[in-house]
Order: sequence, then C-alpha cells, then structure tokens
Amino acid sequence: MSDKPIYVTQPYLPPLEEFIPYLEQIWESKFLTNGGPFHEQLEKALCEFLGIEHIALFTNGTIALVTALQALRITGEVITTPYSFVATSHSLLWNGIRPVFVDIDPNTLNLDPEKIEAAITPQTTAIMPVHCYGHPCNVDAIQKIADNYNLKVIYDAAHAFGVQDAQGSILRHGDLSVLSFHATKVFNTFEGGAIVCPDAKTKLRIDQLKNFGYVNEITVVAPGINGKMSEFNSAFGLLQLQHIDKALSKRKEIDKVYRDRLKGVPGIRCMNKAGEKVANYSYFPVLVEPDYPISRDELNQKLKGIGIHPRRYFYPLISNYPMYRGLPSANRENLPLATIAAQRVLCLPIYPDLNLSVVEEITTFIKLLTKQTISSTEHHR
Ligand code: T4K
Repeated sequence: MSDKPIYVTQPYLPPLEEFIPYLEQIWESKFLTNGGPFHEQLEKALCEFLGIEHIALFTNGTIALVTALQALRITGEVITTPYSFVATSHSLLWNGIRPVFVDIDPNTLNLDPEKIEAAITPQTTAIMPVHCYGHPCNVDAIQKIADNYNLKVIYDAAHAFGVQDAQGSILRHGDLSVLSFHATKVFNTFEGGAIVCPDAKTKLRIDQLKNFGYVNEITVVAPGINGKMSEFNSAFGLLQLQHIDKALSKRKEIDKVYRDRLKGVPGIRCMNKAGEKVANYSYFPVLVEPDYPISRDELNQKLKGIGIHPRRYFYPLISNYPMYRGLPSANRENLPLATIAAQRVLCLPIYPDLNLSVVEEITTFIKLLTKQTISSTEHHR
C-alpha cells in the first residue's frame, strides 16, 4: 500500500505553472473581487459546459443555499432529507425555517417522493431534496407534488456537477439548484459554490443578495450577504475547467475497477446508477450489509489501519445532531431507511490522481477480509 495516507478524496490540481498567467493578470488588473473579469468569464464558461442558461457564483455552497432560500422568500417549513451533509439543513435554520425530515428511497438514498405528501402541512413552502453522491432525485415525481401543493423546489446539487439525465443537465430541474465547488468536489475553486437559476430576473435578484442587497451605489433592497466569489477562485475555476474532462474520465475508470472487483463480494453492495445519462463519479459509496462478516465501523477501522481513510458520508444523520433531534420529524421511527443507510455506508477513495493499483489493493483487502474472517470464525467454532 502507498506510504502516504489515501483519503476519501483529494482535490485535482492542474500544473502550477498553468496558473501563473492567471495570477499575473490579477496582479496587473488589481481587480481582486466584486464581479471582476475572471468571475464573468467563469460564469459564461460554466453555462456552456453545464448546458444551462444562468448561474450566479458564490463564495461557497452553504452561503449559496442560504441565499437561494432568501431569493425565493421561503419561510415556515421545508421538507428535506436527513441523509446529507449538515449544510443542507443548516441553511434552513439560518433562515429561521423549520426542516421537516422525510425518509429516503433505499435504492437511490435520495428523498423518497412517496413519503413527501404525508409531511406537508399548511406551513410547508418548499422541498429541498439532495442529489446525493450526484445520483439524480426522482425529479418528475417531486415536481408533480410541488405543483399540486404550490411548493418551491430547491435542489441541493452540491454533488451533481456535470450530471445529466436523458434530456440534459440535472441542474435545470426545480426552481433553483445549488452547487458546491469545495476542494473535495469534482470541480473545485478551492472554496466556492453557485446557484443555477432559470431566468435573468432571478439571477439579478440573487446577484444583489450576494452583494449585501445592493442594486446600485446608493440603493440597498434587501439584507443581503457577502457571498461573492473572488478573482483568485474564479481564475482557478477557469483553469480547472480545461482539465475537467480528463478528471472525470479518470473517476469513471476508478468507478469501473471498484465495481468489477467488488461484484459478488458477499455483503458489499455498490450503488446502482439512479437515472443519470452522464454521471460524475463524485463518490464511491458501498453499503456494508449484515452478510459481510464484520460491521461497517470495523471495516472502516481496518482500512484506516493500512493507511486508507474512507468516510462514513452520511453518518450520523442530520436529524441526530443536537439542533435537529428535538424535531418531531427527526424521530428514528420516521426515518427507518435513512437510519439503516447511515449505519451501513462507507465512501471509498475516489479522485483523479488515485492510482488504479491502489483501488485494486483496497478491493483485494476487502475481499481477503471476507475470507480471513470467515475462516477464523470457522476455526473458533
Ligand atoms: N450540501 C451538500 C450535500 C454537501 O455535501 C456540502 C458539502 C454542502 C452542501 C456545502 O457546500 P460547501 O459550503 O462546503 O461548498 C467535506 C467538505 O468540506 C464539504 O464541502 C462537503 N460537502 C462534505 C461532504 O465533505 P469534511 O469535513 O468531510 O471534509 P474534510 O476536510 O474532512 O475532507 C475530506 C478529505 O479530503 C480529507 O480527509 C482529506 C481530503 N482533503 C480535504 C481538503 C479540504 C484534501 O486532500 N485537501 C483539502 O483541501 O467535509
């Protein structure tokens, strides 16, 4: 195994010398932020790459989520998933909104549309689903419910950069979609995020909200925040975009090796595709089921023992954190499938610079553990 620790992910960094000309331009122009030239260029380049019409760049995905809720004036209660990174629900609390947790579909690990209706109350104003691991939600079923009950839909698409369904970008669904460009994501700008919006008017409002609510030099129309992406981050994004196809195809290769080599290993379930035509292979989650000889946590520890650092995304469930667990919808009985997924999931390392030989070693170790544990159990019988 490698002498350096192997993390669940590592940012893809293009050659340093390719970034120098961007830095020279920033030094030359002295424009560091507030919608400078690289910011404008990155918005255009992303629209083209993603096949969308309008995007507003942000300093990170969390501030983008908080702003998306403000942009649509969401209040009261929002239906969401407990099986996500905590930022999803935190964005609701930051807006004084009450999250209402609904259980997940055990196949996609996304919000189960069949359970949404029962959670709607007169206070419900929106649904905030997550395309978890970049696997698309059941967008048609969710939109149907939203239309029936006059609810907004804001997708937390933090994992879904570049994902497409049969008709195009997954980001065109719902009222808004929010991306994260954090260092650990498929496409990163060190820190960063974005809101994908359907029209120029909505983008204008979002652009005002991310700039303190300024409309012009002397007019402020809302208590906006500072959510602007800097020129440094935007420039890095432009450079990353030149390498994104290569990075995505490396991820695809790794995904295939994992799938091929883990096929048929008793108790290790790889997730199926969930309706994406173009996937981004942002994570490689496996579910460690009861017929695997050791528990998920034991497997996690054993892998750490040989320098592999998977992550239990997403354990604990958001609904188990102190600021959420008092909510009626946070009750375990309300969330049986999310509870099981959180107990079983382990995200294995996947990132463009990960050597395929390491992936092979990880899978061999997982398989070997099966045989060793089974034979030592038999030995002790
Ligand atoms: N919604 C969803 C569904 C999300 O998953 C996230 C973020 C958000 C919203 C919010 O978006 P942002 O506001 O973050 O843009 C990480 C990320 O910090 C977070 O962005 C991400 N989701 C979440 C799933 O994972 P941690 O605390 O697990 O990250 P950390 O620092 O432990 O990094 C994981 C591994 O990556 C490390 O063991 C080593 C490696 N790493 C990490 C960093 C930061 C590097 O090699 N280099 C690095 O620079 O949260």
